[in-house]
Amino acid sequence: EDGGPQPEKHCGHGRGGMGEEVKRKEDQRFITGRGNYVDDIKKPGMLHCEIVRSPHAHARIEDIDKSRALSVDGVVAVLTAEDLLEHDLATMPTLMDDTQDVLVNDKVKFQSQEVAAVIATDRYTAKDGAEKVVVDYDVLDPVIGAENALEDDAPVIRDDIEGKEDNHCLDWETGDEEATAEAFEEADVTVKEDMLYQRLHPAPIETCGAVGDYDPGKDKLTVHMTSQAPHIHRTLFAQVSGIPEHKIRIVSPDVGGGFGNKVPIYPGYVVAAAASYVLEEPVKWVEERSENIQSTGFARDYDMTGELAATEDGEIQAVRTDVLADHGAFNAVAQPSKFPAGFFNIFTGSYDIDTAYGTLTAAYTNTAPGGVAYRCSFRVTEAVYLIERMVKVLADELDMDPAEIRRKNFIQPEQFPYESATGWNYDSGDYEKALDKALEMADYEDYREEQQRRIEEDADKLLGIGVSSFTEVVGAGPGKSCDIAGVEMFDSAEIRVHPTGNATVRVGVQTQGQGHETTFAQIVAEELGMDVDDITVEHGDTDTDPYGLGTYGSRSTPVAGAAAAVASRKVREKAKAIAANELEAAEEDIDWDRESGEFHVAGAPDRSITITEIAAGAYMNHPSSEEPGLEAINYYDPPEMTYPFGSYIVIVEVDRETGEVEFEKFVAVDDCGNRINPMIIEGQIHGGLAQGIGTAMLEHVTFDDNGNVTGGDFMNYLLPTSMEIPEFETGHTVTPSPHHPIGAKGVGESPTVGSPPAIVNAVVDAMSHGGISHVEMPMTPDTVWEKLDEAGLAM
Ligand code: PCD
Repeated sequence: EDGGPQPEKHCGHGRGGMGEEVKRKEDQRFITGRGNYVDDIKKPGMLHCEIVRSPHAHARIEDIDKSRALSVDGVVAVLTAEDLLEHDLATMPTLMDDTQDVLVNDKVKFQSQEVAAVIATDRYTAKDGAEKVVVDYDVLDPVIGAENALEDDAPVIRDDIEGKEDNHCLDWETGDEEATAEAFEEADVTVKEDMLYQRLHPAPIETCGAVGDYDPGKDKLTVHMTSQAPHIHRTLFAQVSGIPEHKIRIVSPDVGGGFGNKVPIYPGYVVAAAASYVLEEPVKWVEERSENIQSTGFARDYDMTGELAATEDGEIQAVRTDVLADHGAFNAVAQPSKFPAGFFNIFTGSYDIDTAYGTLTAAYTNTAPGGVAYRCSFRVTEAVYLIERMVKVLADELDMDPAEIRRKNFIQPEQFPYESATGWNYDSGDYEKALDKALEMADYEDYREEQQRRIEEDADKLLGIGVSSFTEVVGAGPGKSCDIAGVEMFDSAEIRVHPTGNATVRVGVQTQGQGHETTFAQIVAEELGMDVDDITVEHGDTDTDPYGLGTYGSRSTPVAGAAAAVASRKVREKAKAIAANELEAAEEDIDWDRESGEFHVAGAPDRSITITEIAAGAYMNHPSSEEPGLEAINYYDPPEMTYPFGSYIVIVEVDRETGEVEFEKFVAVDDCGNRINPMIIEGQIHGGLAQGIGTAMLEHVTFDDNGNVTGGDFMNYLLPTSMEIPEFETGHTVTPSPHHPIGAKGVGESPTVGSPPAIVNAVVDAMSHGGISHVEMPMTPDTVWEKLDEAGLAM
């Protein structure tokens, strides 16, 4: 009866089910200061770890002298690669099958790399000790920038890889080269643009940290850590350390933001765990802000060329792209292993384009490793930026309205399920509907007139209108095509209904602020006719939760959300048998009523029973045909990913004198299928748009020629504050996913994916009458002013 997606707000029954704006359960503890983060964990006898980091980007270690550090009162141990080697822990595999040093073994490969660890009785002493570790470096020429890395005479960074004679990391391609080349040869119009998606840092409020806690009595290692994916981290810990997996417990307590930064395994986690194992005391390691920015997984750093081929009247026939990617010192991209360029394949976007071809080359450089999916389903952000920027370039070339040219090329609702030119299967979409809604909300036509008027009047401030009609792909698996370190990407939920009628739900995904304790309870409340307050959601503890692949790539709703719905329906099936027993009717005659949440005898709505009464029955009067108890578990392997989408319209004022950009209007229309909690979605959109603004206007991890990180702290790596964030006007359409049990798609990443091209398109749009076709991010006032100057528009 519940095979297909449910319409939105089909309930509104007031029990906190689907579509209701339930207040976030977790906020009670967060706003009263009762959150429990890794750094809140205190254990008797706990030691503290400080990591000694390299000041050089490329250097051979000649010698490490621990003696002065060890003489500091309170310093318990100083660990180097040599010590870890004894336990076979000197290196660890990355999620992309590369090998990364836990502590530098021989050669430093990026500034801030982990060289030694000082363990002491308190954090200050550990820091004092770290300052006294004397490292003798033989400094080598650093290799900064992917292009430089691929020069013939560039120093080889990865001489630890046998036979490696250059800095080439990997090549990748997709699509049909020949057919695409042909389309370009025959096209009326072609356009081409180079664009850099700059290196970014996903900046969670909480930095990374861990408390390693080995219990020699139980021979069990517990690691409390800032993890977006506790189960897979446990598996990797077991594989690397040789400690059996059932003797390892990973606990990811409250996490203060993840944004993809807490998907990889970092040396600090391993060091804290190893030190605890060796010293048989708990060991805490918590990063400082600059350590987080300088050494943990960065995002993007894709230097892209985009090309479109089209007819004179704006029909796009082919898209081609070539990317030069900087992967840093190790290939530590955090994404499904069969996708070396992530889901970049989706660069055909929301458009029905016949042919496409993409290539990519990645290089090693003397910079921190990364390429994590920062609020992005594995390089979707880069793909969306490419296509949405290129459509604007084409619109300007043809002197067409950027909204009109999109409308002309959209995949049509009846074409779904749609297979793209690069072989991706879009589940559902109605792009024109979302665009029309956004255009109306933005007063698009009026602003176009205003824009023209300002040009004619030679006004001091130009107006720019940017459009982006993006498509995302979120919710990896299916397990057959997507895996992390070999483990298939399914997810899970377990429901236990207790004798007194309330329930505990455990899920394989982990929240970092998204509100899962509320939304997963809502799914179960909806499907079982329970009250949302009667359901507690647990996650982040590998000892008790069912195995799951973690939260990133907006996969919790598409995968674990589906598992929660399916597990609920399993419970409901059993509940029917119990209801039949209680109501003295045949099981086939029992109906469940979504509206009331009750079970009743068909045709006799008065003979009904609630889930609470059924729960009692399951434990106190169970039918002989059934086992006692009322529980179910589901491991959900999605048949396909989900494809959320949206249309964003950004209107900016560009000051011709200063190059400053002000937001005049910011409209975001999102479609994530059926919505669980509209208020939480609204919060997700606001946060993601803020991060999109940071990307477009402010953020960039920069390096100097020596490989010093020059954007490695919050004085130099600029995050947007409330001062830079305008009022957002949000709207939505609902196009359910046809294959998801509750018709939902993910939404958390959409705003960060969709907004940067809308913002850049707006700034370009303000200057396109002066011949400007592109402005690089971050669009700081000086960057914009130079473009104004180039166009003869500066004042
Ligand atoms: N939802 C609803 N409905 C629908 C969908 C969704 O309601 N339809 C909701 C849910 O439930 C949740 C949210 O919303 O709560 C989201 O979801 P999703 O989309 O599914 O997602 P998830 O998985 O959960 O999560 C993840 C994401 C990501 S990915 C990111 S970045 C970010 C976002 O999430 N992060 C974060 N958001 C957020 N928030 C917060 N607060 N914090 C954080 O950290 Mo990556 O890949 O990791 O990079």
